[in-house]
Parts: sequence; C-alpha cells; structure tokens
Amino acid sequence: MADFDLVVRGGTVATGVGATRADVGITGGAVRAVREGLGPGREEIPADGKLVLPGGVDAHTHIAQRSSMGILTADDFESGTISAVCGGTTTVISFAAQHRGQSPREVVEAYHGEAGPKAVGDYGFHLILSDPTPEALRVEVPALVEEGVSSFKVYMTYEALRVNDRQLLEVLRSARGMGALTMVHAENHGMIGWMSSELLSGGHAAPKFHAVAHGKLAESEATARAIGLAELVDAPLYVVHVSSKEAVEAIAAARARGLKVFAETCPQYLLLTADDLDRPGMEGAAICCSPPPRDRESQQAIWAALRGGALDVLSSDHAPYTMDERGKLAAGPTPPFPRIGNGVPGIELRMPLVFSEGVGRGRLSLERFVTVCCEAPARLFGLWPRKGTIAPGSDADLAVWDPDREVTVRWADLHDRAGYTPYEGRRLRGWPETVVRRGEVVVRDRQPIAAPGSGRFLARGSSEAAAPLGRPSWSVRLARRFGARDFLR
Ligand code: DUC
Ligand code: ZN
Ligand code: ZN
Repeated sequence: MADFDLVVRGGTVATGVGATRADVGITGGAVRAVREGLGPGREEIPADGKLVLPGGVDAHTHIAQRSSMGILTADDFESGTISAVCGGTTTVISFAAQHRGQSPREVVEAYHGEAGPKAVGDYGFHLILSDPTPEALRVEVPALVEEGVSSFKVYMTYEALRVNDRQLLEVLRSARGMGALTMVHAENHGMIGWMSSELLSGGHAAPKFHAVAHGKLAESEATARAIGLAELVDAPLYVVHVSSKEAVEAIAAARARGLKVFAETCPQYLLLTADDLDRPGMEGAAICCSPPPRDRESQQAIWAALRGGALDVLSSDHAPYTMDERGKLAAGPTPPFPRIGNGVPGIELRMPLVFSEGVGRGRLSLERFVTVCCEAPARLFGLWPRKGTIAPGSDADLAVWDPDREVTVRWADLHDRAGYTPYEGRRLRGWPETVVRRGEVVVRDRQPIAAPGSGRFLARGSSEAAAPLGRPSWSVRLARRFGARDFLR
C-alpha cells in the first residue's frame, strides 16, 4: 500500500529559508510531508543529486494581451503557460488589460474565457487600469478584488494607457481601501516624448535610439514621483521592471524611510545592456523593451539589490512579439524606434538564466534565488503559503532541477511563440527536468505533457504588503490636526 500519491525522493529541497536533503510526499495535489525516509508513493520521482525547488511564480507576464499599439502578444495561455512550466514556473500572474472605455469587469471576464480552456500552469490576473473612472473604482473594481484580482497595474507612460498623477493617486487610495496592491510602470512620459522627437528630427530613428529616448532619468524621476504619490495617501506600491541604479536608489531610500515600497527586476536588466540594441538593421528591435537594458553599472546595481533585498522579486515581463508585421514590425518593415512593439520574451528562461548566472556564479544564494523567484511574489500577490514554497499544506508545485545540466539556449528548443530569444547561444548550467503542478507531472525529461485547460485560476487574497498601515504623510497629519479628522481615513 502506498503512503502517498507521489514521492519525490532523495533530492535537496530548497526553500527561501534553507536547503536540506528530504523526500517530498504528495497526496491530493498538496504537499503532505517533507522529511527523509518517507514511505512509498504510488508514483516516485528519483531526485538523488538533484535540487527540488518550489514551482516558480512569475508575477509579470503579458499573455494574449493587446498592446497600446494594438499588437497582440504571440502567446496565448496554452503556449505561454507551457513555456512557463518548461522553465520551472508553475504559476503566472498575467495582465487583464483595460483599454480606455472598457469595463474592467468585461475585460476580466474576457481573460477568463481566454485562459480557462488553455492554461497548463495555474494563473491569476492583475488588472491594468487605463481608465480608472470614479464609478469603476467604486463598484466594479472592488468586486473584482473580492473575486481574487487583488492587484492593479498603472502606466505613467504610453499615450493610450497612461494615467496622470491625480488618477494615480485615486488608484492608490482606492487600492489601499480594498487591500489591493498597485503596480506601477514608472517612466516620465514627457521626457520620453521630447527625447524621441529630438532624436527623430535629427534623423536618429534606429532601434538603438529607443534606449536613449527611454533614459535612466525618465525612470528614476517617475519612480520617485510614484513613491511620493504613494506616500501621500499611505498606500503600498510595487514598482515593476526596475532597470537602473538610480531607480534602485530611489526605492532603497523610500524603504529606509519606512515606506511600503516593493519592487521587481527582470533577467533583461541583469544580463543585457543598451549595446544589445545596437545591431544591424532592424535586429535591435528584438531587444526594444521599456524600460530598456542599461549599462554595466546598472547591471551590477541590480544584481546587488536583488541579492541584498532592495529588489524583492524576479519577474520575466514576458511580452512576446514576433519580429514581423504581426508583432514588432506592425508599423512597417523599418519603423522608427517609437513605433516598434515593446517587449522581450522570457517566461521559460527566467529561472534557468538567473539560476545559471546568479546561483552558478555566486551572485545569489540558492535560498535568495528561491525567495525572489517563488516565495516573494507569492507573498506580495496574495498566494502565500499556497504557492511559492514546499511545505505541508502547500500546493504540490515543484521542479526537480539538474544543477549540472549544460544547455545551450536555442529558441527552437523553447515553447513560446515569439520566434526568437535575446539569449540565443548562451550556455547555461542547471535546468528543471521534471515539473509537478498540484501533484501532477506536467513536464517530464524537459517535455511538456499536461493537458490544456488543466491549469486553474487563482483567486488571490490581499497582498502581505497591504497588511499593516503605516504612518500618514505629513500633509494628511496636518489636515487632521487642522480639524479634517476624517481626511483619508
Ligand atoms: N514594456 C511594458 O511596459 N510592457 C510590456 C513590455 C515592455 O517592454
Ligand atoms: Zn511595464
Ligand atoms: Zn510588462
């Protein structure tokens, strides 16, 4: 008689707090026991000499999303989540993107319809708010938060999506009242627009000038401004895709002052630089993403912040656009840089890249790697302890990694539909070979085997970041002292 449905036997189980040799006993889709010497399972996965890591949680993916330029990302929830699980990521939180005039409820319903029959990994949604009307924030949005869409993303740039400072304040204040977390794409719209016009009028339209127009100052100014807005209304803030040393410094300074500011970075800011956009012809368009990769100094600052805790999460910002008229080049075969589709693919390589370049090169401990890839996103986005760890009671989401397996990256071996990877030809060491999602083997010997539609929607709770309220800002305290006692209660 078997004691468990499945036992992963003899591996080194790593979580955010440490690594130890243990078996993992799984029954009914959940972890039941983690220790040495467990009884038999109906099925067994031998893991001697292997690492057993929690299934990754990718908190920033654009799957089946139409961009502000009207281009659709190349992955649907089938290819996107197959690609994710093949890279050791069993949970994705993707965006349900409101375009102006759309009802948030209808947008989320449409994404349910997209994802439900197709997803292989488990999934949740963040709601992109491009049109945060008072009515939407009062009625539809709180109902969606109740239903598990407990985070919003707002853009400070992109003409068709951006909110102004006043709207951002309204979103932050509303989110705080609902226990939701606001994510911000922080770039200064005016700086980017002005730089773009100046460059174009000088005839500088090649993809590499994207990195000039979306400069570091545009990011750090908007980051500091978003932090100030969040401070005014005492709301937690999550800064997405941090790319520069200066933005890290703004975040670290806010945290040192006790503000509830959280932040993520992505592999492209650890491993690429602006020089990667400087390729012949339209090739550099493949690396056009916003913010763009920077320079060695920023790369080092981002590694240090990820290691030291000023950056909490590693996400992919998977935004796969094909290099043709359906994707990056929708505006023509040689568009000027402002008309190139923005984004890079990366859902499958997020963990293998940073395992190899981070853990493998001594820049991140194994525990920190698990924290930033699995535990912290689960905590910040209301999935903890169901996701992000290997512990009794948690969903049995894990990946058996061969830490010594050498892989040369080829897009042809990946499972997304972008048609390219920025990391073609890189040699990596360490790869997830077997992946388990809620107790079911979804990847065996690097091959996906789960059925489309077997992934589940995750109704997420409140973020840990939303829990204790901090200190009201000086302005709010003054307003109350002057008699406006109910101000921002
Ligand atoms: N920038 C975004 O804001 N989203 C998708 C990808 C990108 O480059
Ligand atoms: Zn963004
Ligand atoms: Zn994004």
